Amino acid sequence: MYTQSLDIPGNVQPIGASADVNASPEQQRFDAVMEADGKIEPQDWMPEAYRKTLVRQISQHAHSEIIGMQPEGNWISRAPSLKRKAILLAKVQDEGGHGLYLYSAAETMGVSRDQLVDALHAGKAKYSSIFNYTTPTWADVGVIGWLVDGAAIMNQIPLCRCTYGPYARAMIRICKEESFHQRQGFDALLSMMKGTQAQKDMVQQAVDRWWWPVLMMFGPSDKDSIHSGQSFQWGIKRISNDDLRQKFVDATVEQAKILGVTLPDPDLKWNEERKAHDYGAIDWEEFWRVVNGDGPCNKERLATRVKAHDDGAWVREAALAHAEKQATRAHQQAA
Ligand code: FAQ
Repeated sequence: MYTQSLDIPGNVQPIGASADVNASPEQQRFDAVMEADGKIEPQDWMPEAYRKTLVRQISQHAHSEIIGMQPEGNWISRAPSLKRKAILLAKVQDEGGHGLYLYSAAETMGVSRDQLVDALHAGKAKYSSIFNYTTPTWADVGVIGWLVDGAAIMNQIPLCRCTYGPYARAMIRICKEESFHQRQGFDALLSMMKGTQAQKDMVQQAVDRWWWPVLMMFGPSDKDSIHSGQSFQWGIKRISNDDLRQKFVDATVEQAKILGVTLPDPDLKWNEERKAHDYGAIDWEEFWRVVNGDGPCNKERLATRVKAHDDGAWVREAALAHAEKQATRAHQQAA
């Protein structure tokens, strides 16, 4: 449904940096890489603000994947069949894996995993607003795959060409896995839509719950997006929040028709002039409330994460002790 081909050259925003002859040699090299749309690697010099922006974005992204394991994770023990349980287990495990690649990518910029995790646990670091909503039915799990992973892919395909090498490379693998996640969600919903009226109603109600929060995932509208301008200059962002949201709406309308569900927006209609769908107003007050900690599940999500981290302390201590023992043994054998 979503492929790398969405990231077509026509959608690319130009990188505006141009070499400044009065800049330091390091800055000139960085500018030249930006101008050529090349890659910055961990050993390369980079402006402090570029580093900070990427640490912010990559770590928020990592936290989102880790917190994002919870809404679906609570259905693993209640999946309706062995097949669905195996698929869901694999999906939630993948999300944990994405978090780990992303923490590793952030660590290449000189920040430690402990610092990042501490910021999340202290409520100082953000994660995606979407994971603060509830999953009261099995249909919510399918809708997360279809819509949340669908939105995530739409946002992340352009990140595969981010100028920071480790992030771009992590995103290529992540997007491939997200594609499976999206399809499994659609497939689960399609099965339910071929079932009883009660199952169909369950799917529709879940779509009604998630549609607007999913549109918020793409971030504030372009006029309120404080980081976009600079992120375009640095080739971190390639397509704006609003343009990605529009692409997502246009792709999803057709998929909703195949599923036989209604998207809960009376203003949603094709605009022949724009060759795109018009859609209703997003409740930005709700978005900021959720981002700032007052969504339906913010407290629960954070408390669950902190508890899992504390409960796992003995595993980290044991792994560290084992690694130290192995290193001592290797040292003794080499002597
Ligand atoms: N939630 O100026 P902008 C997934 C914040 S992964 C919370 O536009 P930017 C996989 C933003 O951080 C989902 N906060 O910022 C999965 C900034 O605050 P700050 C996560 C949000 O960075 C599926 C402020 O608003 N994906 O779903 C949100 O240029 C299923 C101003 O915004 C990523 O992280 C939000 N929705 O653009 C897992 C992708 N939107 O930092 C499990 C990478 C904005 O100044 C199950 N990130 N904010 O305090 C990005 O592409 C960008 O960071 C954006 C935001 C587009 C999210």
